[in-house]
Amino acid sequence: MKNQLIISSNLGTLFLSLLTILIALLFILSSCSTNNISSKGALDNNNAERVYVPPGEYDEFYAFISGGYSGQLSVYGLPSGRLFKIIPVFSQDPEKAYGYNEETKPMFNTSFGFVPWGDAHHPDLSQTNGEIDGRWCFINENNTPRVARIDLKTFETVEIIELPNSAGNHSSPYVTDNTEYVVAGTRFGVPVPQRDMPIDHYKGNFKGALSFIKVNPEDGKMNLEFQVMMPGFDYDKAHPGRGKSHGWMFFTTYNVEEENSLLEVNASQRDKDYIAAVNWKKAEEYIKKGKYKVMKTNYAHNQYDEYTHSATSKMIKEVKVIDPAESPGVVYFVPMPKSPHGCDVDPSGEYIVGSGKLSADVTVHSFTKMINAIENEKFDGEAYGIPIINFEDALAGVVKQPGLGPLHTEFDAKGNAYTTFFISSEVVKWKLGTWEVLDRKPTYYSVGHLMIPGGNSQKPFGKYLVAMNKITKDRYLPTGPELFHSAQLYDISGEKMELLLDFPTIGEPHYAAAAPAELIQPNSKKIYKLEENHHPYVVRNESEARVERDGNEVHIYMTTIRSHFAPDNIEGIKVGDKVYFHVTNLEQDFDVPHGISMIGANTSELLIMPGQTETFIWKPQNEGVWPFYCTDFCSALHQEMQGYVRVSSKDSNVELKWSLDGE
Ligand code: K7E
Ligand code: CUA
Repeated sequence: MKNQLIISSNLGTLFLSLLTILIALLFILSSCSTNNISSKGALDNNNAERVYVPPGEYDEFYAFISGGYSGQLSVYGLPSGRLFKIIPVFSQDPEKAYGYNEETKPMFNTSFGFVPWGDAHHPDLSQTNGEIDGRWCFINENNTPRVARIDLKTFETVEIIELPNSAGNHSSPYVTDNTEYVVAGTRFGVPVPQRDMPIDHYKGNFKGALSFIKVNPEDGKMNLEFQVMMPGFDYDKAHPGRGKSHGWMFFTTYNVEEENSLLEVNASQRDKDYIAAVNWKKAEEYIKKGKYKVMKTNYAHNQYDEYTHSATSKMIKEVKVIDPAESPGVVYFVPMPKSPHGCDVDPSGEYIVGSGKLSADVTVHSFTKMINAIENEKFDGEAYGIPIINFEDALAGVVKQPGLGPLHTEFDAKGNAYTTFFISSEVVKWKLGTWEVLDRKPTYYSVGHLMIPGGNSQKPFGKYLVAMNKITKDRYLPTGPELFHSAQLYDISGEKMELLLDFPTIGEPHYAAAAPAELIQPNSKKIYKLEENHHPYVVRNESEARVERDGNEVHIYMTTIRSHFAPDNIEGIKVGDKVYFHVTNLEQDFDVPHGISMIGANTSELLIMPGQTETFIWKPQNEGVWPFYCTDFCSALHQEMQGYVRVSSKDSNVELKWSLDGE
C-alpha cells in the first residue's frame, strides 16, 4: 500500500513535470508567434551573459548620456547599463547641493542673471590625435547658450562658458582632433547685436554666430577665441574634420529660406539646404593678422576651482568676429538635401554624411572632391558672399532608400556606418564607399541619436552601439503618463547587429559618448586632500572650529567626522541673522561623505566629500532651539550625528557661544 502510494505519487510528479514542460513549450511558441523575438530579447542565445557583469566586477566602458531637459549628464556602465552617477551640469541638484550651495551658485551666472536650468544635448569627450583621451567631457546647453566642461578625474562640472550673439546652442560642442576647439553654432537666427525690430524683418537681417572655443591643452580651460558671423540660417549639427580634413568644421543648416513662422512648412520649401564647411585654420590666420572686428558684448565665464572648492563668475565684454564675406577661404556652402539634421564625418575624415530629415536617401559628400572644387574655384553662385559648391562636384555617393527620417550616423572601425531613422524606428548599417545597406534592426521606438564608443573619433572601438529612443510605450512597466526614455544596446561585433539590452535613461537622452574604462578609471579622484583645501572658510581640525559674528551675519566654521559635528551646540543666534554654515568634512577616506541639513533652511542639504568645504545660508525666522543633522548614513552612529542652534529674539543679549561636549 505504502509502496503503491509512492509509485503513484512519483507518476503524479512525472505527469506534472511533463505538463509543465508542455505549457512552457506552448508559451515559448506562442510568444514567438506574437512577438518578434528580437524585440523581447531572444531566449535561445546568450544575450543575457553578454551584458551580465557579475557582482563586484567592472564594466568595460564608461558611457556619458545626456539628460536633455533634465540639464544633467548621467554616467552608465556598458555593457551592463548600470547607472553610476548623475552629474548635474546646467540644472540645480539638491542631492549634491549643486547650484544651491554658495560655492557652486556662480556656475549658473549668465548675462540673463542666475539661470538654474538648461537643456543639455551633446556630450563629447576630449581627444588627442583624433582618439579619445579620457580627460574631459564637454556638453552644450541649448536654451541659454552655454558649453560646460566636466573633469573626468572628479566627474564634476568645472567650467561653463556662455555664448554671446547666439540662441539655441545646438550644433555644439564637438571636439577637434587634438581638442584645439569645441564648437558652438547657434540654432536660431537672431538680431546681432540683439535689438528691438519687427520679427518679419528676419530675412537678410538676422545672423547666425558660429563660436570657436579654444581649449587649453594643459588644464582644459575654455576661451571663446572668435565667432564666424554667418547668415541667419539654423545651424543644426556639427562635426569636426578628422585626419585629412582636420582644420575644418562642418555644420548642417536648415531654414536657409530664412522664414520666421510656421517653419514646418516654410522652412521645407527648398530642395536643398547647406553644409557650411568652415576652415578654422584659415580663420585663425585672419585672427593672427588682426583681420577681425571686435564686438561689444556681455557673457559669463564661470569656473570651479578644485582647491578653493568654489566657483567664480566673470563677465566678458568683447568678442572677436570674422565676417565670412570679407574673409575669403573661411566658409563654403555645400548643398545637402532636405533640411538635414545630423552632420557626421567618418573616422578617415573623407566622408561627410548629412541626414536630410525629409529626404528618401542619405547623402554623403567627399572632402577630397570638395577641396578640388574649391581649388579650381568651381562654384555655383554664392549666398551672402559665401561661395556655393556645386552639389554634384562634392558628392561622394548616396545610400538609396535606407529608411525614413534619417537623423544621426556613427562609425565602426571596419568602414561601416550606422544611421538612425526616426520615422521607421530602426538602425541601418551601411558600407562607406559602396553605399550598400548591410543590415537593419528595429529600435523601440523612434530613435534619435546613436552612439558607438569612439564612433565619432578616428578610433572607434566598435563593439557596442547604443540607440537612444524618444518613445518608450510598452518597454517597461508603466509609471503613469510619464515614462523614462529608453536606450538600447546592440552588439555590432558581427555581420549583423544584435539587440542585447534595454535600459532606462535620465531625462531625454540626445547624444552620448563612451570611453574604455581603462582611460578614465585609474585617474578617478578618491578624496580631496585637506592640506590642499584653500577654501576661505576651511578649518582643518576641530580645535579651529568656531563661530564669528559680523553685524547680523554669523559665520559658523564647522567640521564633520564620524560621527559628530564640531561645534554641535551654538547659542547667541538671533532672529533676522544671516547664518552661514561653512562645513568641512575632515574625513580622508574614500567614499565617506557627510551631509548636513537645517530645519527650515530654504536651500538643499549639503553633501560634502572627504576634504571638501561647502556652505549654505540659513535665516532663522523664529525663536527656539533648532536641530540640524547629518543626511548621509555615514557610520553605525550616524543617527547620533546631530546638533542644536539656539535662536533668541532680535534684541536679546544671549552671548554668542559654541561647544562640543561642553568644551
Ligand atoms: Cu538629434 Cu539635439 Cu543632437 Cu536630439 S538632437 S535626437
Ligand atoms: Cu555623517 Cu551621517
